[in-house]
Amino acid sequence: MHRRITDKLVIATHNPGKLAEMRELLAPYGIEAVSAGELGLPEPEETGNDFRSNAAIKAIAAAQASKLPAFADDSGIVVDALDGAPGIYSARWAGPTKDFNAAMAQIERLLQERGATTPDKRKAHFVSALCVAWPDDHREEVEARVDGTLIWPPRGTAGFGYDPMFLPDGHSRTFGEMTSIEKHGLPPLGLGLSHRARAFRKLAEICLEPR
Ligand code: ITT
Repeated sequence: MHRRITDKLVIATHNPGKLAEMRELLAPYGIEAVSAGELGLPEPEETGNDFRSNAAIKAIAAAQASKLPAFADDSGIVVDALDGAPGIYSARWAGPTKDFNAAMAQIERLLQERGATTPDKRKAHFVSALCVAWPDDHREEVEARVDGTLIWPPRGTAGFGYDPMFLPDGHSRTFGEMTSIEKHGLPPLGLGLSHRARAFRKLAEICLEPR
């Protein structure tokens, strides 16, 4: 049986870009949300082998520490020509200073080394695994992806992480050039385009009721 989210929720992320998106996604549902940062919760070590298990690790740690239901996202960019890298290591490729310009440059260097110079060889997708964990160990889990092509040089200053390099299929502007509504707004405001928006729609279907 799926469980509804009815009360206060912890957003178990320390990434400000993700936090903003997760808050915006939850806003229409009238759920009170506090962040892991606001509660001073520690960041657990992400020891899972896939997005889904890392999302669960983060949600469970925050639910146990706060005694509230906790909502976590584990996400990343999967590059076909790089055998799926950086994947679950997408945050780590930016290093301790979280330098995503350097991480994007590293991807581009590797693509060039492999001769991936035409769009058909530069396919990538973002993945988002979402997990809501309750203090009694109940969990709800969903996952989704958005497909696209990596462009160089990066374009746009909106969003975060690898957004300026990612051109979603069927669009002529990168995530870095899109407004937040265009990237992850849900109908009727947006198309629910991003991986996180797509995963969130699945979660909303089983766990949330519009106000
Ligand atoms: P938390 O674990 O605290 O949530 P994090 O940044 O460490 O924050 P992840 O381990 O899930 O999160 O790493 C995901 C990385 O993938 C993230 O740091 C971004 O660089 C990238 N990423 C995920 N979603 C993205 C998006 O919508 N746009 C651009 N980059 C994204």
